[in-house]
Amino acid sequence: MILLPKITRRRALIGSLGLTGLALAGCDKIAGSDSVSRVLSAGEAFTRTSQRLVLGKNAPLAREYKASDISPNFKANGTVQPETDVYKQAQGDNFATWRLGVFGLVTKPLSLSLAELQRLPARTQITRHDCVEGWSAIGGWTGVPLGLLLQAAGMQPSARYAVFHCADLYDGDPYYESIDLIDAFHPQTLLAYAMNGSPLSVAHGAPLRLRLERQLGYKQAKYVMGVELVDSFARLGKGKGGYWEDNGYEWYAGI
Ligand SMILES: Nc1nc2c(c(=O)[nH]1)N[C@H]1C(S)=C(S)[C@@H](COP(=O)(O)O)O[C@H]1N2
Ligand SMILES: [Mo]
Repeated sequence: MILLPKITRRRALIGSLGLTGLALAGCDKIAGSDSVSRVLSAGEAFTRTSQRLVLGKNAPLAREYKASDISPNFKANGTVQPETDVYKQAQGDNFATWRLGVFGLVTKPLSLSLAELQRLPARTQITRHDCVEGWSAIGGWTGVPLGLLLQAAGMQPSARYAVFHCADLYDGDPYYESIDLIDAFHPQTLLAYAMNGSPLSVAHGAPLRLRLERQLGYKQAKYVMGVELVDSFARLGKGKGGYWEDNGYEWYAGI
């Protein structure tokens, strides 16, 4: 994995000040805060249509369900056990030394342990996951709103997409995904560490996976090791913005 050395070198970049700022910021406040509005109103930076910008501002929520709706068997799909050395090592110590890197076009790169992520403001949501293969399942997810982390990392004006670098290879290629900043700041976009009230299992993406509730299953990156802000994803993989996109699927996989 090319990325990991880079992340490691940027360790411990979240100072106590940064964390305090994060901890004080409630999710609701973040969703409507000035800096988020500033991000969303950086109009020229976006290639989405104006309709998409309007939708982004109003942030329609994906439907949320009751605990009693949770599927007893939520299928695990795609990779269910990453075989890379870096993942095996992290799994070996139950993710105690694992860290999430937030880097790229940010002003203050972050490096956060699982315990640190778990101390940040969290959101829980029960939603339906729709896989392009034709199955769906309802699950409960708990995690940190991605927008909170991006706000703390400070976005450079040229940032347009958040890229999720995963620890697994699929058919020999690194799994990765990307979303625009409207989706990145959507209140239901989480980096989730728990599913149905328990720590995320390895099959479902431990220790951290993306939940992005208005798009299809393949966008829900599991085994997230790093979030990189970029101005273009042309230089990643085959240039289409994600593993499945590189293999012919849509980049915007709206449900
Ligand atoms: N890193 C990684 N993320 C991934 C995949 C994968 O193979 N590797 N598969 C995707 C697909 S196609 C689906 S449907 C969901 C499955 O998530 P689940 O295993 O929790 O059901 O994860 C998505 N995210
Ligand atoms: Mo899927």
